[in-house]
Amino acid sequence: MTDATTIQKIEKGFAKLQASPECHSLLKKYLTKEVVEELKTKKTALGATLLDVIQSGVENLDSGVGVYAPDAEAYTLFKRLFDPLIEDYHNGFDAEQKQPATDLGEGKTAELEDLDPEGKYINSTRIRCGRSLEGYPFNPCLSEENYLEMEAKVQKVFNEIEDAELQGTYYPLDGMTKEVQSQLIEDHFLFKEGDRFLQAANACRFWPKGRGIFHNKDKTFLVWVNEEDHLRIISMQKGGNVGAVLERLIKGVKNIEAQVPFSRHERLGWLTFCPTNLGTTVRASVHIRLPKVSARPDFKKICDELGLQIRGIHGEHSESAGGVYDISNKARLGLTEFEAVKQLHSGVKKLIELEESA
Ligand code: ADP
Ligand code: CIR
Repeated sequence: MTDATTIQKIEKGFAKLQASPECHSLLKKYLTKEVVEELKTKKTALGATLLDVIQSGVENLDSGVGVYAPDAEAYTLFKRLFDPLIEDYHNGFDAEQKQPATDLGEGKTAELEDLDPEGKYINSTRIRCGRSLEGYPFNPCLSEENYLEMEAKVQKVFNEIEDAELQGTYYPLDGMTKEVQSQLIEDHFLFKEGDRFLQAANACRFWPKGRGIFHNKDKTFLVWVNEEDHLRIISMQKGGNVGAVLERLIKGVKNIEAQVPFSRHERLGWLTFCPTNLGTTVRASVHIRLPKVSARPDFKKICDELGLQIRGIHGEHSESAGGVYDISNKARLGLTEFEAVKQLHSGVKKLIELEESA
């Protein structure tokens, strides 16, 4: 049973969302009075409450989504909030639907031809997926010992990678100089620090302990450790060769999953801290310059209709710079990994056609 102070905070949070005309988050949309009443006393086995789920969106009224799952059980225990929100975000994936079996696209990457062989539009292509280590909850429920133990576990995995292209070095954040860290962030390789959405969700405790980045020599294969998710596995390179980027990601995922088991949910697929990443966990993106199309007033609408999301040059919650946008697949649940990448591929192909005919 949740204590009275927490219940009060939940009720105050609900009132704050309701009273805020500038808040348009999915949290506000689906946290109704009835949902609050039903869920405010519930607690997961690890002690997480509805407050842990909603506090980021309550503190950050400009959230697009506003919720995180403190542990895997939260997705079930608080499903009256999560289910409609997931359905809204992931293209109508309803409570009866099930994530299909994993299909990363092995043997099919050649179908994804280079989107920009002449290098006219696309600066770079990146595909990432998230993974949670089996047996550990998400950030708000992790202890300092958990972080260090998980880091040691994956570091061992990195050291044992045999594939020559993927081999590299793990750089812990603890002890990294500010210059190196800032340069890695600036160059789009490393996660940023002090994300207020994650901080409010209690996801940055013991920072920088247990956090870090692994990358190969060319920085085309990278793994983020214990930022938003336990692992973010990333493949990226200059240009628009989506197939080559996916091929390397598949190799990387297979190398790592051969050594550590990951948490998968019967209905929701690969488990992640944020419900926007459930299922495939795949965000395939290009950094692209489309001067004519991006100047159109209906640019966002065109992207929406293609199942694409627009982000700024430094990722989520950042602005475009020099006319470069980060365009990626929006939905990650209810389709396979290969389909998610194909959504990006066919959508961007269409955007380039529009640019060329404008
Ligand atoms: P995530 O992709 O993991 O959800 P962000 O949106 O914060 O998180 O992006 C993480 C970093 O990856 C940012 O620095 C962003 O600019 C970079 N990034 C994303 N897509 C590309 C791309 N196609 N090319 C180069 N960097 C990219
Ligand atoms: C928001 O609601 O805007 C933030 N909590 C981020 C939501 C989705 N992004 C993500 O998972 N990286």
